Amino acid sequence: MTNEDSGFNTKLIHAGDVDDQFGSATVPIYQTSTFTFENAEHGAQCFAGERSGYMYTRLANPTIDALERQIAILEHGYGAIAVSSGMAAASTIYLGLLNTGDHIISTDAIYGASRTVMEKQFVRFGFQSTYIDTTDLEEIKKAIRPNTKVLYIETPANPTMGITDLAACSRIAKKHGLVLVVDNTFCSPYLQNPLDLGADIVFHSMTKFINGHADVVAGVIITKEKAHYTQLRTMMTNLGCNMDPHQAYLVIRGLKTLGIRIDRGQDNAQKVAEFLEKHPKIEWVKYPGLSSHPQYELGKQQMRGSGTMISFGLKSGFTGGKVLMNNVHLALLAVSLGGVETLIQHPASMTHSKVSTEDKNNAGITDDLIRLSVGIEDVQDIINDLSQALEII
Ligand code: LCS
Repeated sequence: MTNEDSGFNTKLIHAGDVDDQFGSATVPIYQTSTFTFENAEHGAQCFAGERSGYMYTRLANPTIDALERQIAILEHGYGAIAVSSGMAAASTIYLGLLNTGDHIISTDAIYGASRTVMEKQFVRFGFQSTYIDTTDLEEIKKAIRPNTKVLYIETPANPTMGITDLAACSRIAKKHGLVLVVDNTFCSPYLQNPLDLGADIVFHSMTKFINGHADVVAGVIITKEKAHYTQLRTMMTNLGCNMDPHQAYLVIRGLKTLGIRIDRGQDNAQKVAEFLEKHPKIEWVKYPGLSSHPQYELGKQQMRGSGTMISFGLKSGFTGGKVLMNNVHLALLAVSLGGVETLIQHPASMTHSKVSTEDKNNAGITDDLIRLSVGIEDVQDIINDLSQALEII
């Protein structure tokens, strides 16, 4: 059992514990789609909300509940809603908060699909959107319209690593009656708690740090208030983008080591970023732990560590980047991030390929940008791998 004063790592191990009849030490997988009722009256009372009890796994399930309880505690929220993917979380939030004719302001350099689902699909429902550099607070103020309802921030942003001031965004959101939504995927609750800085809703692709082992796709939404929780849970259960109990079990297992994985990964990332910054073939490096990062001080203030994500560009541009990606042996050439293994990829042609070239350039997702998710291998091996590949250029 944990209480509010328990440390973060203690909560990672015990916060979601369930009491089952056998005294299980870990959360069991309740791999069932449905639950039986004692009699017809019991079933009717459960559906009427007069008695608590499980009815159907799309609505709630003990394994998924255990994960949700734990994540809500870690993010300091009222409640958490586990979903099938990070994109299911983003879509549930968009559809749950916006009506036809409403306007959303968002960070321009966000995960590609979080933007294209709005601009290419939800635009059909009459949602209006503006994508701007939210590291510049004046840009946010300028973008507000009478019909703006949501301010959506990704910080650090994927893949530019720009850091947006969440406390300042919260003040702007409150003044204009906007709901502040934060994609906290790049930090995880170990490094940043946006609800404490004034956000209303936080979400994660749990595919990344929270699960951490590149074997599950999953998402979660956490709200500060009951009203948003009820609104979004209803949207999620009706859309049907619920999590599966086995998926929840794997995430619970991965989550236990979040703290030690990030501690180790960000120690490695700091050393890799310093190596890259000094390398003669590298033009620029963006990493929150380098004093050259444009929002270095803000990062120190609002994050409890610098994370494991690095973006950088080569002097020889994408031509050199391609040679680098084709010649690494340890780092895996793959999208996704936040796992125990080091991954390298090219956002302009991979994760952000569906964003138009003009929008990519405006958002700083330039053709030379290479993204690295630093894993927990021995750091010298990661550096040696990059070093030998850079020699070939
Ligand atoms: N938010 C962020 C910041 C992400 O990086 C991603 C996925 C999502 C949301 C969507 O989550 P999913 O549905 O994939 O669980 N980011 C990816 C990336 O950078 N490479 O591959 C996927």
